[in-house]
Amino acid sequence: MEENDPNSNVAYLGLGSNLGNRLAFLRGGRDALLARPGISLVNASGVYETAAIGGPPDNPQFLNAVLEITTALSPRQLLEACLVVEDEFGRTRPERWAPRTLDIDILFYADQVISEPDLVIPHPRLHERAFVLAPLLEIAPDLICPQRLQTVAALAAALPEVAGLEPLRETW
Ligand code: GSY
Repeated sequence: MEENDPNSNVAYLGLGSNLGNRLAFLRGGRDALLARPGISLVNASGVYETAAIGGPPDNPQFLNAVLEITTALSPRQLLEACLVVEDEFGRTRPERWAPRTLDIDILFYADQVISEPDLVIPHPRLHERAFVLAPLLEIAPDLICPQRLQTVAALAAALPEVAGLEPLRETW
């Protein structure tokens, strides 16, 4: 797909893993997404390690990263692609806070605001999650959230934990 293709939209995906070989799952998830038709990589953040939000105190730490993509898929087709890739990497859904091999969330899709039972864009909790805002800040500080009408930099500045997060030195 050409970058100036009128059917191409910019979207941001959040990837996370807190089970097994977490970095391998992030890499595998990224590569599997990019191998699918209609998804091209624009940019990738570094990888951030943070405590799990939610679940029991011994929930393993997460690795998280954000991908900027262009896509010819609709938001729903993109959601389906994310679910297929999660399943490919052995994702199970036993309970809400259970550790997971691979989690892929659509954070933004162009400037669309969607509120359907199984598809909410922008991601409804991204403004309160340092593990999303820190990698987003790295690659898209000027991106404006179409719902809150604030830049990623402004959302990140409002969440003090973001400033304390640094990407791992490891490339992925
Ligand atoms: O919603 C994503 C899954 N998730 C995460 C995550 O990706 N990172 C961190 N640090 N905590 C989390 N809790 C959940 S649920």
